[in-house]
Amino acid sequence: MFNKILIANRGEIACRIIQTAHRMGIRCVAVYSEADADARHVAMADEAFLIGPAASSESYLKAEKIIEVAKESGAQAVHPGYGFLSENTDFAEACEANGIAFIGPPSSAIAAMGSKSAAKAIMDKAGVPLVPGYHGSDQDPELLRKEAEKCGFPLLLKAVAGGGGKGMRVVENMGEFDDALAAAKREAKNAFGNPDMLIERYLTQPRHVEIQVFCDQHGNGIYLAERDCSVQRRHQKVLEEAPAPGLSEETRKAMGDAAVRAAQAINYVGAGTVEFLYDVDGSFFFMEMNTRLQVEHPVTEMVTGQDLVEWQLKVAWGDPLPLVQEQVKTRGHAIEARIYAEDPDQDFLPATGTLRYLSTPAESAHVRVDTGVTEGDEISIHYDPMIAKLIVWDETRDQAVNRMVQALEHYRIAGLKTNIRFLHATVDSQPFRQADLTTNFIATHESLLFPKPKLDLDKALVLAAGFILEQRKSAEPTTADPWSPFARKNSWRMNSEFAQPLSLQVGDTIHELKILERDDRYQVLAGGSVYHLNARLDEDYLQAVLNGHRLSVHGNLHNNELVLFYEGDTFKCTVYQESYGLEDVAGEGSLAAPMNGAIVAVQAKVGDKVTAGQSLVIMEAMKMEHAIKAPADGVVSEIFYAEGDQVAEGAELIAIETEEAE
Ligand code: MV4
Repeated sequence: MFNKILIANRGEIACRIIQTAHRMGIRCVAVYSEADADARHVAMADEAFLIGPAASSESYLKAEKIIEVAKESGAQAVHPGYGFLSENTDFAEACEANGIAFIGPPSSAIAAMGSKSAAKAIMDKAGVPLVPGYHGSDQDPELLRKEAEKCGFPLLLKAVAGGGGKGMRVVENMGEFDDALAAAKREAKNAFGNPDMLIERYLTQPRHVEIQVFCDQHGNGIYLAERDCSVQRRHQKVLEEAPAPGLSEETRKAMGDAAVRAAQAINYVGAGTVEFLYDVDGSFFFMEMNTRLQVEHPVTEMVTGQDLVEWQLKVAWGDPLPLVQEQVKTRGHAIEARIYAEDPDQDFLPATGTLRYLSTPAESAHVRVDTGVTEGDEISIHYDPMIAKLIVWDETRDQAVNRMVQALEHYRIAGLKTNIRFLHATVDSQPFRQADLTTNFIATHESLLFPKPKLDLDKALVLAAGFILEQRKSAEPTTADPWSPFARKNSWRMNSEFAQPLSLQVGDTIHELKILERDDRYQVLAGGSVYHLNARLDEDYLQAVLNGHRLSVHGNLHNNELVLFYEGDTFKCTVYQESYGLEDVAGEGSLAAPMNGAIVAVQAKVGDKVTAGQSLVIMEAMKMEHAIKAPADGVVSEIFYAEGDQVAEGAELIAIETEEAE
C-alpha cells in the first residue's frame, strides 16, 4: 500500500480523505492556498504546502505546482477529491508521466465521457438504455427536423458539449422547432464553442437515480447500490439518499448491471457514478457518467458499510476489489443534506462571513458530519459555499427522515446565512416524507419549503429577553453589590419605576419590552401582553417555561446581536439600546458606570449643554453596548474617562450641573 499520498483538494473532501488514509496508516500531504493557511484540512494533514493565492485558478487548479509538491514531498499518489482537477485529463496524464499514481480512472476514461454524443454512442453499443432520440454528428437542419418528428413531443434539445443542465431547451411542437433549434445552437456556440445538438424525448417528471460503480485494474467491476438525487435546485443537489425509494429489486439490478457495462465499456478503474433518468413507469435512461468520487458518496457508505475512499486507495495500489457483487449488501436508509452558506430568502444567493458560532449534532452510528470548517472559520467568496454534509442513517426511510429533522435542529450556525431552515422544511414536508420525488420537487412544493417562523414574534422577543438577562447575570457575578441593578429585588408591579426597559430590533422594527425580574422569574411586557417566564441559561442553552409552556432554545449573543435557535428555525434580533434605570443608581447630577466595562465613546465635552435623556457616554460590557444618558437638563462640568478606558462598576463617568443646582 502507498505510505504517503497528496490530497489535491481542500474543505470537507480533503478532510474526509485524510481521515481514511490515516486510519490505514498512510501519511498525508495537504496543499493550501493563502486563504486556507488555518484550514482544517491543513491541520489534519501530516504536512502541508502553500501553493498560491486564494483564487482557485492560482492554487488548487495549478496542476504543475501540485505535481511539483507531490514530487518534493515524496508522495506516491495524488487523490484529486471532487471538483478542481478531479476530471482533468491533462492532470491525470501528468501524474502518470511523473510516476505518481492518480487516484481515479485512466485519463482515456475521463475523456470518453467528455462529449455527450460520443458518450451516448459508446453507451448505446454497450447496451445501456438511452432516451429515445438522435445523437448523430450530422447536424443538417432538415435531418434534425425529421429526427424530431420521429422522436415525438415534447422533446429536449441538448448541447452535445453541455452539461449540468446548461444548453437545454424544451420544444413542445413542430411549430416551435426551427426557432428553438436556432436559439439553442446560438447559445451552445456561445457557451461551449460547439453548436451541435442532441434530440431526446423530454421526460416531464423524471427522477435522478445514479449508480455507484467500482472497477479494479484486473477487469472486475461491481455496483454499490444507487442514490436518489432528485431534490435539486438549478442542477445543484440539495438532498441525496440511498437506496432510491420505491425502486424494485429488478430495476435496481438492471440499472446496476447497465452501469457496470457502461464503466467497462470505457475500461474504467476506480470509483465512478453512472447517472440515469428514472421514469415513473420504472424505465431508466443513461444521462452521464461522473468519473470521480462524488459529494454524495457517504449515503452509499452508510447503507453498504463500506469506506469508498479505502476502496479507491486499494484499487489505485493495484489490489482487487474488496468484494464481489454478491457480497454487496445494503441495510437501512441513509439521507444526506448539503448545508450551504446561502440565503434562501434571496434566491439562494451565496453568503459569506465568519462562522461565529457553530454547534453540530453529536456523531453516532446514526449521524455523520463531513465538514472542513470549525468555529471561527471564514466562508469566503473564493470557494464553494458548502459548510458541511450532514448524513443520517436508520433502519427505515421514515426513521431516517426523523433523524435528519432532529440532526438539522442540532446544527446551529450564527454569523452567516445558511440553508438549514430550508433543508429542515424540505425534509419535514409531507411530499418528502412520502418520497414524492421528482426533479421538479422544489419548484412544485416551493410554498411548503419557506414556512412561517416557528415561534411567534412576541414569544421570541420574551425568550430573547430571558436569554440576554440570564447571560448578563452569569457573566457578571456582582450581585453582592446592593447598588447593582441585578441585585435589586423588583416589586412585581408591571410598569413600576423598577421595570427594566429592553429594546430589541428585529428587521427594521424596534420592539420595546419592559421586564420585571426576581431571581430567574421574569414578567415581560411585549406587544401589549404580559408574559410569565422562568429561564435558566447553561452556556448557550436556555431552558424556559413561558406561560406554562416548557420549551428550550439555544442562542448566541455576540456584541449586540442575538440569534436564537428553535426547531430548525432561527430568530435574530439586535439589542437596540438599554438602560438599567441609572437614575436610581447614580445620584443627581452624576452618572456612574452600571457595570465593569470599557468606554467606547464619549459623546459630550465639558461645557456642553445637554438635555435629559441625551446619550453622553457609550460603554461596552459583556459584549453589549450601553448608553449612559443625562438624567436631567444641564451642563457637563467634568468628564472622568476617555475612549478606551476600562472602568469599574459604580465609577462616576461624567458630572453634570443641573438647572436646579444652579
Ligand atoms: C433530461 C430531462 C428530461 N428529459 N433529459 C438536467 C441535467 C442534465 N445532465 C440532464 N438533465 C435533464 N435531462 C430528458 N430527455 C430532465 C433533466 C433535468 C434534470 C435531471 C436530473 C436532475 C435534475 C434535473 C433538473 C431539471 C432537468
